[in-house]
Amino acid sequence: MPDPLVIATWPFGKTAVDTALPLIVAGKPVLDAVMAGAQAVENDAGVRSVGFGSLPDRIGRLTLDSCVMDGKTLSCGAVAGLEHIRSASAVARLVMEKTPHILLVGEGAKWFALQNGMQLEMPHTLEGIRDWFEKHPKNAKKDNKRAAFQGPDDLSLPIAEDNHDTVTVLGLGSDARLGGVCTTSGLAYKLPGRVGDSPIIGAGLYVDDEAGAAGATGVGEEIIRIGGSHFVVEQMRAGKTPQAACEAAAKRINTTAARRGVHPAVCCFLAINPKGEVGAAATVGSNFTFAVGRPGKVEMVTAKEF
Ligand code: SD4
Repeated sequence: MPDPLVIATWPFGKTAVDTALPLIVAGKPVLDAVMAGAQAVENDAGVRSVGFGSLPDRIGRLTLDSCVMDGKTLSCGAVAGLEHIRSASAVARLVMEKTPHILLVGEGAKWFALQNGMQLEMPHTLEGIRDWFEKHPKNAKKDNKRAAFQGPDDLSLPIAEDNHDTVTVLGLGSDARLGGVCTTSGLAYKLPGRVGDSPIIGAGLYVDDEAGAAGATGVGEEIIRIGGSHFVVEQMRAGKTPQAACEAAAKRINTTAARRGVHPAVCCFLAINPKGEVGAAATVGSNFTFAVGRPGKVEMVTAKEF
């Protein structure tokens, strides 16, 4: 029987691991535990890229993306472009449990959340609104601050340390079951309607008890392009360690970028397998740290870059 294990993306992943690990150790179902971990980050208004208080799109709307997956049954659920509902991961789980579908988007996802007793809430914090105004091209010019984007038709993907991040939490129970969840507001200042990898099963997350669990963070377009998390899990199914599987994904991002003649984007992968081994890898410049929790010990690890 493996020891319980939880890993989660970025420095705030520690909050997720600190919350989820004791639950797994106490014998709670692994999916419940990773959900609790992700929701602890969603509820933290100090985290500016996940859940409420995070970074709005170009027209000031704060929309959330999330998915969850159970490694035993391959059951999964997701929401994209969800507005005014606090926990996107909770709605994703309801989609998994209460509908025959996998992904609900926008107004439909909101309607479904309301039908299931959730409340409409104001997602912005004062700090978030102020930040949005300051980074708007018109105001940024006046204040001599860097604009987050150039104008409504600027299609570049502005990515910087302070404007992205997803919490992805992967867990292994001592019953050898795997579960995962991924939740984010997506890339800051995204075009309205843009959806990244985070709510796409196989891109931002994939979990299979027979092979392993993998998640991704970074520029979602590039992660979707290679089917990132599914790619990592299939590498593990074919015999690679989680580390080798994540490295293969980071290298695939690089070769894909080379084929397109562009510089590789920030893309990071992390994975665990049913034996309790951990892996992570990122493209150069990602500066990807993640939290790893085993009974009695939670540590921050920096992923190797390729
Ligand atoms: C997205 N992958 O929306 C997310 C953003 C993210 O680190 O994870 N940034 O593309």
